[in-house]
Amino acid sequence: MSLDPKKIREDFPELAIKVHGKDLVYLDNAASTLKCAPVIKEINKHYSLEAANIHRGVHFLSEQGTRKFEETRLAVQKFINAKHDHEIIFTKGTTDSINLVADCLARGILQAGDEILISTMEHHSNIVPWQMACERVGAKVVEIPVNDSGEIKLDEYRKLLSDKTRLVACAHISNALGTINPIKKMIELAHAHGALFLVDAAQSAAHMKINVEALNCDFMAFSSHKMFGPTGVGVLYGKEEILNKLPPYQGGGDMIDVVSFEKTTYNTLPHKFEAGTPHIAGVIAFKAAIDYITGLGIDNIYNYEHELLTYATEKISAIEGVRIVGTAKDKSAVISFVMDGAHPHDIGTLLDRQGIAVRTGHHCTQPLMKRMGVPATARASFTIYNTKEEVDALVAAIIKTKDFL
Ligand code: C6P
Repeated sequence: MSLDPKKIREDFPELAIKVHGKDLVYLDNAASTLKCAPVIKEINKHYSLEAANIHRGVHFLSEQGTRKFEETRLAVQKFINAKHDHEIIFTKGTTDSINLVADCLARGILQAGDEILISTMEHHSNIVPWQMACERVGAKVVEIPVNDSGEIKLDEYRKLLSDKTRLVACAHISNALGTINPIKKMIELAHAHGALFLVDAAQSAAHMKINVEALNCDFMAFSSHKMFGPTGVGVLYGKEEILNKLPPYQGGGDMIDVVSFEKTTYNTLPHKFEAGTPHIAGVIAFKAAIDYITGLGIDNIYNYEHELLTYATEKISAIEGVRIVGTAKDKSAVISFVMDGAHPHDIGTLLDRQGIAVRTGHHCTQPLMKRMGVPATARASFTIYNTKEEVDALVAAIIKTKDFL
């Protein structure tokens, strides 16, 4: 079955707005997707009729909220094929999930002399937390290099792995280039050296099938807001036995068993890592986003977006003076490009005047930009509601921008 983008577009009310008097062409989906109607409806319903705290009260609203919150956990468990629901920890987002792991590992597990391997193409949120953790204990961050197309150099990766490697952290899909990394193979290699593996799935969770059992990763992080869901909600998946070995992240309500001034004991998974009142409405509405994706079929989503990628790559590559940065064999629907004699910020501004939203800049991947030899790029990132007509509009607007600049 293929997707029907016309029908899908009806589920995204924001697509009806005008920007500078033009139809909105939203191509900044890697930064954050627009929100689908069932998510908006659920948020509205929660705050209108169902708001109450969870995991605390015995009254109707609290119990109803707790049940719905936990239903999202079960939905996420199924969505990524985790063994247990308590392996799903709700966080604020990918950044928060990675910081949780880095911070907890640095309190007793990561030792001086250990190495954390991360690739050149990581988002800053999969670089800086590891630098901070390593700094605390005297461990070292080691870079896995990428080639000119923006692909991980697997041979170099093999050579960098050693008995000092404590953890490898890698994006499933690069936000800046769209490269799909061979993470299954990378996980196998890391495990052969006794290292843990964290997958940053921020850019893959809404675009391709995720199966943590099959991947055998130790941790996975992703954000609801890149999956048509609310901001401020993310997931950390961790294998039960590993999460049980980590100390708690933050202290507060819900994460404790018994508190006394002599000794405090901690709650079991997943509550041990969920201190304080969470984003209840957001988590509940996130289930509507997961149901939406599942309803469309993740393989249909992948195939449709791949079709758009092929079409857009062909059209954009044909524009004289425009160069695509990131030409991996295996790519998702993200196209970063530069234009002779034009700064990406100017491209972004001029495209915006034509109603087209793209992201420009370093995309929170400064080391990668340096490696690719560019200070910044303009990036168009596509999803289920984008169409070939919108690709045509982008191409026409790039040509107009080029002529203007
Ligand atoms: N990338 C982009 O425009 P948060 O902000 O916590 O939801 O996600 C952080 C993050 C981590 N890893 C990858 C691969 C990402 O792409 C992102 C977010 C956005 O590319 C915003 S910088």
